[in-house]
Amino acid sequence: MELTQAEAVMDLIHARSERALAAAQRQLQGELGRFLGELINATILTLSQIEVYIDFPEEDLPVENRRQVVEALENVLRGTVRLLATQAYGDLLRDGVKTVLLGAPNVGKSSLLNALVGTERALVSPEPGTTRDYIEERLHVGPHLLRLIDTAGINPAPGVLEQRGMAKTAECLSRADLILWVMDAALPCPTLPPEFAQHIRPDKTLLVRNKIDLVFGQNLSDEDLVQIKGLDLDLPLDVSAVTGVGLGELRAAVIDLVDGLRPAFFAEEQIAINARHADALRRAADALQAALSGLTAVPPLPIELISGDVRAGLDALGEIAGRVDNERILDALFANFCIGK
Ligand SMILES: Nc1nc2c(ncn2[C@@H]2O[C@H](COP(=O)(O)OP(=O)(O)OP(=O)(O)O)[C@@H](O)[C@H]2O)c(=O)[nH]1
Ligand SMILES: [Mg+2]
Repeated sequence: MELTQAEAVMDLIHARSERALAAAQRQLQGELGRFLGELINATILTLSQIEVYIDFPEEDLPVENRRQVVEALENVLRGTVRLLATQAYGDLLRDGVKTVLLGAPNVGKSSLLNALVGTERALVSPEPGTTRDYIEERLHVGPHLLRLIDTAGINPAPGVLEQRGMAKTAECLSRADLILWVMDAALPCPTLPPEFAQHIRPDKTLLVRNKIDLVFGQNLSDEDLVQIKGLDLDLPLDVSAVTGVGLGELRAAVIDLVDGLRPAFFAEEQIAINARHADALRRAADALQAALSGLTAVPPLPIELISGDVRAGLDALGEIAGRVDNERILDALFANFCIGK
């Protein structure tokens, strides 16, 4: 068993959602190992093509070979970057989707948390400014695990304690995977101060129009429409935390949005790397990039330096699956070249 498969066993044991389980199963089947194996093989072949010239210092790497080597390294670098792009989704599968309930005081953020979780977890009151510190609760929404965070309401004229609560809200928001921006259906949607608005991105924000039971059938005002369009957001989902209307649609929208956070290159949960993999991949990418810069510099750097960078890249890739043997490099070298002519 490779190291990545052993890690997958750990992930299987700790998986707390359907999607996390699927990802762990695919890694256990060796998906990451296979993809990585292709990158490692391509790098070993390239290294053998370079290193043969170290043994014959009078011969420089011919232009034609240099082009092949550059192309091969670019391919490996591309694969490395694609793997790296799966880290964010991997984190989200392992830790849960960090979901922040955001909005003005009294719009019903805590009521929504309670309605979604199904218990009276957060204090609710008709007084604005009820929630001061943030509250986190884990819950499953379809195949996903959410870490739902209820925050202090955004008050344009906050008291001292509220101000500190709002600073924490801004901090939560900067690390959010998903934002549920809640408005009160009976009131105009207040504009967000810039420190909050800067985090509102359409690909991770759902606008929720709560208390729809109070204004059933009433459309959004033109001013609200203009603001929502300006932020490039979809129209809000009408819900009521009190009657439960619209909560099913809200859950469905959450599932769609989180599924949309999957990395584009890999199908479903094919590959979702962890922090250890990402650390090694970043070092591999840096080393491969250095080798490529050396090869394409005018004049190109000496072949020994380039081979050193490629070896560093190979070692970093090898760390993920286990060690890369020097034997394997020598085998490839002898298999591909007729040394001594
Ligand atoms: N009619 C109606 N009332 C609601 C709904 N959701 C919340 N409320 C009421 O609105 C008031 C405020 O609700 P909270 O959940 O405390 O609001 P909040 O956004 O957490 O408020 P802060 O913590 O002060 O920022 C309470 O009296 C709730 O009962 C809803 O869907 N319909
Ligand atoms: Mg609250």
